[in-house]
Order: sequence, then C-alpha cells, then structure tokens
Amino acid sequence: MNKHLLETHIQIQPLPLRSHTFLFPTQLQTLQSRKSFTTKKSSFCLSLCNNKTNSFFFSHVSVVRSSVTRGVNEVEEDKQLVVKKAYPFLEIEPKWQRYWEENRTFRTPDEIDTSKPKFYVLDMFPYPSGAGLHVGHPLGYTATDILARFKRMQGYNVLHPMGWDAFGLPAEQYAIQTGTHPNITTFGNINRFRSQLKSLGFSYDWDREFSTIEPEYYKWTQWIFLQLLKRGLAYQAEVPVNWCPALGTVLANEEVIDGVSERGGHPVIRKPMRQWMLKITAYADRLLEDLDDLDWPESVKDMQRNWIGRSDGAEMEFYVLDSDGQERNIKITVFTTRPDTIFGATYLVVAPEHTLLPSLISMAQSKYVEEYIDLASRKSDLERTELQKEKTGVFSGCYARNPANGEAIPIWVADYVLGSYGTGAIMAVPAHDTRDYEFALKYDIPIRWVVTPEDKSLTDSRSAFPGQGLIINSSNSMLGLDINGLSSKEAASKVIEWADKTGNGKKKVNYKLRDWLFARQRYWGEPIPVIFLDETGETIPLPETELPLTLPELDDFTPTGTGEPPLSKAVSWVKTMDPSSGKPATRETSTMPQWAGSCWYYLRFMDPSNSKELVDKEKERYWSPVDVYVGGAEHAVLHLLYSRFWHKVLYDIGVVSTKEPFQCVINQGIILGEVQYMAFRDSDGNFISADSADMLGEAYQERIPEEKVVKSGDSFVLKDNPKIRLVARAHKMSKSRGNVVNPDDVVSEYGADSLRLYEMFMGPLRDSKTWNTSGIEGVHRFLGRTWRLIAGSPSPDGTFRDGTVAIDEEPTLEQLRSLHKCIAKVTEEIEGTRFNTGISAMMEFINAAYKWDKHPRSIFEAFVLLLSPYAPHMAEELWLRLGHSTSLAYEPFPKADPAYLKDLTIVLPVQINGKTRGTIQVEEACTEEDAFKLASKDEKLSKYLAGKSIKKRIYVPGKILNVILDRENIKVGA
Ligand code: ANZ
Repeated sequence: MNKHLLETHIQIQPLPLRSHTFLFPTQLQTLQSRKSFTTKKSSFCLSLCNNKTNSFFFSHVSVVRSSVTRGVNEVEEDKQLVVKKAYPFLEIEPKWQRYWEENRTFRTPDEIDTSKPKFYVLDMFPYPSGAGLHVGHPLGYTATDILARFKRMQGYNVLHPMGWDAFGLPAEQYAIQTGTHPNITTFGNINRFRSQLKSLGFSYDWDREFSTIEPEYYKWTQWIFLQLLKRGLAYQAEVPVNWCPALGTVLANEEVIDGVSERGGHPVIRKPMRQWMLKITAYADRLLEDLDDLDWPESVKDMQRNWIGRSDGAEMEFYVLDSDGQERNIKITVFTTRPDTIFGATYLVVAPEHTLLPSLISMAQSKYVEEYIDLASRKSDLERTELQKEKTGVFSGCYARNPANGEAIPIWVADYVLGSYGTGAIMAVPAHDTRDYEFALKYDIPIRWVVTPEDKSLTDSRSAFPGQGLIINSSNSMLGLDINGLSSKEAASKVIEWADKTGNGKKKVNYKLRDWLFARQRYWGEPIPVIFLDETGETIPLPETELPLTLPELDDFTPTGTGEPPLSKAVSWVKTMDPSSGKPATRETSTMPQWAGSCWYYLRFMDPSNSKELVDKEKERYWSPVDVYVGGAEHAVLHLLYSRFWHKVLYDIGVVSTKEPFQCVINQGIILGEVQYMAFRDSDGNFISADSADMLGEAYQERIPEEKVVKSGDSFVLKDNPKIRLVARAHKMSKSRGNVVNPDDVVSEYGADSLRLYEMFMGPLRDSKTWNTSGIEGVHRFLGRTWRLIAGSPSPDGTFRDGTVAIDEEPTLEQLRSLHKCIAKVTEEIEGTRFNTGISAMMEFINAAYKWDKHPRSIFEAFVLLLSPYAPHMAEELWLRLGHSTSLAYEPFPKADPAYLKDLTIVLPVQINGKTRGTIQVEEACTEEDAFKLASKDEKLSKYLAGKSIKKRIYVPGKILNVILDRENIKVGA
C-alpha cells in the first residue's frame, strides 16, 4: 500500500494550527501545522505528533518532504496551500526506471555488431562520499546521458557505463574516528549514490558497474604496477613526506593546512622516507606532443603543458677556484635557459641543499652558511620561490670561474634556487633576471648589461631587462668567443656550440614535471605487490599468478606512531615468504595513492569481467578511445595526466591500440548556490545603498528575500525603496552557508525530468551558473504544457487522464515546417553540446503547437523522440500513449527534411510616420530589429531614415513596419 501511495498525486492542505514536532529521517524539525495528504484514490489525514512517529508516517515523508518544508517556510499559514504537479511524474518516473531495469534496456551486450559505428561516452566516475549526490553531479551526467541516448537513436553502439572510485581518505578517516570498517562505509555510500543516479533516469549499462576496491579490479591495477616495475618505470627513493610527530603519522597533502595537521592543528614537518616513485618524466615529451591532436579545452591543454614545463636551455660548467685563484677539481654545473647572457653572469648561486655545498664553504663563512641552511629547510618550495618575497642568501666564501670571460665570480647560497630543479645551481645574471637583479642590489654584486632591446632603446638601469634582444659586451678574443651584435637566439646557439666543443657545457632540456610519488602510508588503498627478502632486503615483485594481492582485514586503523603504515599491524599478512625461493620475506605496507584506480578504469568498462587479461584486444580496438569524457575542471592536470601516462605505457606494451585514452574532454561548469541579495543598514538601523556601505566601512548586512528585490539597470534594488542598491552574490554551495540544494528534494518536488532539463537549460554546459528555484519551476511548467498538449488536460477533479489527444490526421505544411525546424535545431545543438539552446527550440515548438487547432499524431511522435534524451521518463510515457508498446530508446532519431527548413519570404510594407514609403522582402518570422535593419539598408527607404532619430517603431509581424521619427527630424529632414 505504501508503495502505491508514493506514486499518487499529492495535495497538501493546512488544517487548523497546532504545535507539533516531527522527526525527519535525518533531522528533527518543528512544524506548526497539520496536513492532510489527499491522493487520487484515497484521502487520509495525518496528525503529526511530538510523540513517537510511526512507520506509516515515515514512508511518506521522503516523498513530500520538500513540499512540506516549502509550505512551512514560504507560504503564509492562513493561506490555502495546494502543491499541484504539472503532470504525474511521481507515477511515471519510477515506472519507467523499473521498466528499463527489468528489460536491461541500456545494456551494451558483449557480442555486438561491430560493423556499426561506436560511441563511448564517459563521466569521470565519482568518489562515493558520505554526503550523497550533489546537484553539481547531474550536470555532467545529464549531458553525457543526452549524448548517449541521442547516439543510440542514431544507430551507434553506445558504451555508457558508471562505477566508483572508492579507495580514499574520507572512509579511512571515518574508520579511525568510529572504528567502522571502510568497506562498510564505502558500500553504504555506493548504494546511496547508485539509487540516486537511478532516480534520475540515466541510461547507464549497470551490468558493467564496478568499483576500484574490488579485488577483481585492483588485480589489474597491481598488474600494471608490475609492468611498470619490469620496465624500470617504478623505483624506490628517499623522498620527503609530511610527517606529523604529534599524530605519529604521515599525512596526505590535503590533510596539511598552512603547515599544521588538519586534524588537531599539530605541526607537520618534511621527513625523508623510502617511497615508491613512477617515472612519468620518461614520458614528458610524448605527454606534451600528443596534446596537440586532442579535442580538449585549450585551457586544460595549457595547464598540462605548464605542469610538464619543458625548458630548452643548456648546462654550463663553472670551475671552483682555490684561495690562490687556481681551478680546483670541482665544477658546478648550472642550468640556464639564457646561455646568451653568460658574459653577464657575475655570481653563482647554489641551493642550500646542493650536494657540493659542504666542499665549497670557507671556514670563515661556515657558521653563517649552516645557519642559513637550517632556516631554509623549514620553508616550503612555494615560499622560497614567491617572487614578491625578499631574496635572502649568504656568501659561501668561495669563487668560481666564468668560462666565457675567465672572471672569478663569488658563489652564494640562496634559497630562491631550488635543489629539486635543473642542477640546483644557477649562473646569476642580475642585469637580465629580476630575482638576480634584486639579489645583486641587496648584496652589492656587480650588474653587467649584455643584452639590449632590438630597437636599441636604452635599458632602464633601475630594473632588469629580462627580454630577448641584441647582444653587447660579450666577446673574449682569447677564447675565440664573440657573440656581440647577434640576436639572443643566435647567441644562445653559438654559446652552446662553443661550450660543447670546449667541454664547458652542452644543450639541455629540463622539465618541471617530477616523478610521481606512488605510495601512501595508508590502509584504504591497493596493496603494492612486492615483498622484501628479510635476509638481504632485496625487492621481489610478486609473480602475476599471485594477483590479486588482497587487502587484509584490519580492525585497528589508528596510526602506528612510528610512521610505519597501518598495514604493518596486519602481522600475519606482512610476514610472508618469497614464492620462488621460499625465503622469509616482508610485504610492502604502503599502499597505492588514490589516483591509481582512476588511471585505467575506462578500459575495464570495455570488458568488465575479464579475469584473464586487462582488456580483450578486440573489444579494446573497437571501443577505444573514449569519444567524450565529461568531468570537473579540477581534474585538468593530475588525473588526466596520470591516466595518459599509464595509457602510453600500456600502448608501448601492446595492451591498448591508441596513443591517447580520451579524444574529447569537456569540463562542466560549477553550479553555485542561489543568488543571495544583501542589504546594508547603518548604525541607526536604516537601509543604506551598497555604495555608501562601501564607504562607511562598518555596515550591518541583512539578507533580503528575492520577492522583495527588483532589477534596476545593471543593479538590484529594494522593491519598496529603489534608492537602496543591494549586493547580489552567488556562492559555492556549502553546508556552512546553508545553500546546498539536494537533488533528492528536487526530484521529489518536480521530478527527475525537470531536474535534468533545468540543469541543461541553466546555461552553456561549460559555464558556471547559479541555481534558481523559479528556473526549475519554469522548465517544470514547460513539461506540464507538453504533457497537456499531448496527453490532454487533467479532469476537472484534478486527476490526470489516460491516453492521448493526438489525432490520426495528415499534418499541415505549417506544422511540418515547425517540426522540422525544431528537429534541425535540436540535432545541431546536441551535436555541438549546446543543450540549453536545444531546449529553447523545443519550447518554441510547443508554443507554436498550442496555437494549432488539430494535433496530428505523427508530429507529436517525432517531437517526443526529440524530447526523449532530455526528459526520458515523460517521453517514454507519451510514446506509449501515442500507441507504441516498446521503449523509444532505440527508435531512429528524427531527421530534418531540408524541404521544410526554407523560410518563406513575404513582402512587408514599410511606413514612415504613417505613410507607406516602400516595401521590403523579409522572412515570415522576421524580428522587428531585422525588419528595421533591412528597411534602413533599402535604397528608397534609407533616404527617409538615414541619420534620423527614431521615436518609436510599430511592428506587426507579417503585416507592417511603421517607423515614427522624432518631431525635430521631421522639420530638419523636410
Ligand atoms: C641564467 C639566466 C639569465 C636565467 C637570464 C634567466 C634569465 P625555467 O624557464 O623555469 O626553466 N634556474 C635554473 N635552475 C633553477 C633552480 N633550481 N631554482 C631557481 N631558478 C633556477 O627557468 C630557467 C631559468 O631559471 C634558468 O635560466 C635559471 O636562470 C633559473 F637573463 O640562467 B637562468
């Protein structure tokens, strides 16, 4: 019975007030009303009491929750409140979801007709967080769903899967706090996400669903690790990690905020620890070059290019001198991108962590240098390289020879040079590098100009000239090196050539990209499949036959206190033996980082239950690459770079057939919370305009409800007092701001189709946009109009009718023209992923169709197919009512007939001040603006209009355009 009631039309009417408290499943709320819930079939009353609630009550609250809340918050208590649904979505949406599930409508079978074209459309799979789905999720998911449904109807084999990126920190943190195993938390969250996604009617092939925590999946993540290890692309190194002594644990970057632990605010230091690294740098050039052919947002490609950060330059050798000025047997290699400036190098800088530093420091300077090294070790790389920060350094007490001019130049230690980039040492050219310039001024080091702008304008000696130009002051006849007069580019080549010949240096390319730290001191991740022999410490990869190496059960997730990962507590798992020699061994206890599982999941979807190989070759060849990949811009670098790297390795070992995994990437915008209007009051409590509040500095802010606000020009003002300008702001949705919109509430109040349609109608997919409740009401009304047009208006008692009002009659030419224009527009806009304008076209069509006397079935059939990718539940129901017995999911998408697309033109009379002065040829549906433009260009009419100011225009489409000129014009023009 409960189920039946969930699907019925509900009205809520307040009855006499009484104070009651009732429990929502999630929270306690006070409700000052009693409501009667009326359904189509039965009517009953609920008394909401402050004593125990009963199951009967609970079973309904979830459906009407948002309606009830709205009623309480927004409708005056004495007003009759009737929540009317525009069409019976509460009945049809669950019905069609059940149909699709029972019939596995969107299953992509393993054996398919591969002569048909394919379309692989993928969402960045979510981390199933405890908070459930956010309205931001359905934005991208609806876009991909529209594409998937559209392509299916166009005859493509479509792969549209969904799964879960389920290893990760939050579940582990929750486990530490509550002792709940991450498995339990994660599966609970997955179930919630899945049912939320299903309630939105997405056409995923749920048969292919998997999560990254399943051993059948991570077996292959581990297998890829072994392949990397085999090829020398995985190695171990001592790397600094975030170590929190108070918590006794290593923290992930996101757990450290401003140098202290997110939990407890304890200091965090950098401590070297043995870590696994992946040699992504070996693929730097290919990762860079192959970007060019991808259909990705330019901004994302640029971010990847910058992240990889290729620098073309040279390494130059500077010999260190002893106290007599003789060359010692030590040389400092510097990396420079400006070899053309070598004659201007007046000092060297080595990073405080440079390995040669101990052998450079003079006795006199050692105390200062050591102090400086200690200070620098407490700063992050970011702090050290901040341009605005004052440069600091200390003289090492030692000199080196500039190989180009033979001069002895001082060697300084300064933390603006990083040990981890290039060679950890630079030749400093203060005249042409702003950081060196600042440093040289501070420490009184000579500045020598060696480059002048091409136009020979004088350089301003109060700042460095970092640009390229013509070389000056750069010749040494003894060495045969003369670059004077050359351009920077020519000079750089010549210096490299000279350095190569004389052993003073060589060409060098550097990358900002670092190898990927591929280990976490965490429990909830993929175990790394290697062991260490107890006897020798030798690293032994597990044989592939031993995979998957499953994560052992653990009850205690708390940190060990020593920095050892929590897995070290699983003693019987950790202690093992080498399968080939039988010798005692210890397992690796660090796990893989969260990025690992998402690096190759798109391949698994092609062949989700293969236990023999990562992916079947034929299936991979057919489905690769992903045609459209949609997700958040926050993944522009790491996820997309890491998965490209793994893909290239898999390509090299013959597992995949394409060089790149994702042909087209689209970043959906962010959905911000509803715009909030703020008014300001002065200290006396009077409203003041936002501008004066700025000046006043201290004004009290107050949130103003939308209905009390009007737009005035570009600003928003108080409706009652238009002099008071308000500030309108949209914020990121967050619990603390209380502006989070829960998709479940929207679905129960307006239906999934309305939510889908609204998210697509809000604006271009890639833009950020603000949530607006009246917007969703608008699209809900549009769906209601569509419903009434095809299924008929509800009966006088408010119940929805069965069947359709469409008739079997030949459509008129006008109807066919309307329809085919709509088909052409909707098709074009889906193909261009401009979903919002596709919806506008459908709205225009419905408006036009309302004016028709008769509604032929064939016209509606085509329209319903057009609507179906956007609002699939309603479309399926209308399709059924139009006389079909199976799903429309594989019906051919309508094709626009060009014969109906040509606009008919008419002759439009044009009057000037009421007198007909000529005619223009316009399209029937021409706008006033276009008609006026045409008239202004017309030879005859332009004489009356040129240079005149217009008082007003009267336009009757298809009939007449009358232009009224200003009186003054008449006099002057006459
Ligand atoms: C001399 C010079 C003259 C430089 C000049 C610049 C301008 P990118 O493009 O980022 O690769 N550099 C080299 N290694 C460094 C390190 N470990 N820490 C800080 N700075 C370092 O920049 C390369 C330039 O940055 C190099 O070229 C070097 O300064 C500096 F007019 O050498 B240059």
